[in-house]
Amino acid sequence: MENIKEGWFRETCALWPGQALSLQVESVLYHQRSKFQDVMVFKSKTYGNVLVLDGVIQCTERDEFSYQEMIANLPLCSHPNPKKVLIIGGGDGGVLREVIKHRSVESVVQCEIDEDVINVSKKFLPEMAKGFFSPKLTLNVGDGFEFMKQNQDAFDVIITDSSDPVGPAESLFKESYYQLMKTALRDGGILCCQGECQWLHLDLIKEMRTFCKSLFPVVDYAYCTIPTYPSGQIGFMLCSKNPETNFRQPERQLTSEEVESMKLKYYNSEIHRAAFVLPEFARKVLSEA
Ligand code: SPD
Repeated sequence: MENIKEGWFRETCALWPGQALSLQVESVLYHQRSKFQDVMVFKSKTYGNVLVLDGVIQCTERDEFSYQEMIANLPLCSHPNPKKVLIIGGGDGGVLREVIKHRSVESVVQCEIDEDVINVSKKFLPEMAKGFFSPKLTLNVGDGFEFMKQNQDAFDVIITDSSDPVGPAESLFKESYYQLMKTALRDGGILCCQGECQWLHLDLIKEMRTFCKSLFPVVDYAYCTIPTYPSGQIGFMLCSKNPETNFRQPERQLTSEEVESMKLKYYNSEIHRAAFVLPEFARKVLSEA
């Protein structure tokens, strides 16, 4: 295990050159190569169990809720009545866990290409993976591209919870993928995708925002903080087919009772609004897109 030395896991990647995040390791719980990627779970000293794909941290038990709650609730609370949801990726189950908390959601289809990630998550990340037992779920182990080609005009909300744009997820950051999501969405449908980091990938985000704007009448970009992702934050690309959508004002505001009963730890309507307020360096570049 070349990324674990002297009891520390170190995450390096060409997408964030010259910087690395380290977590202290208690023990390695699983390490195998799947059909698609290197899959590892380790027990960390202070962040609980950690899922790592191709050397990159996907989630830790301690801080996963921030990303999973935001990527699910930003689009779901921006839609007036989301009934049918499609999740692409998200093999750890955390996004699914958040989506099924919404009473309006009648059915969820999840397409995850790597069955090993699902099985490993059920075993080592049970709090995240519990959504896999929901009666609302139809699980499709396979390619999201192929699934969407055959399911057009079918979903109110599509969420793409992918890894970074190297390896199996590279194509999920391209215009052709967004075009496919557009056709899989019903009228008024909304999508939300993992949108990388303002500190590291502003050029990519700008390029994505530009092609999104050529496809959808409403496009916006939000972010959340999360200690174990590179530079401590990650963003979300949001697009709507409904020209009336204003992502910055949640269409459905959650009451504090709902926040409590849904057991939300990061998302509330205030942070929804605040998530679109970007630091000046990013606002400036993205406003040119
Ligand atoms: N740099 C890591 C980005 C990972 C985003 N997806 C995480 C999957 C969590 N459900």
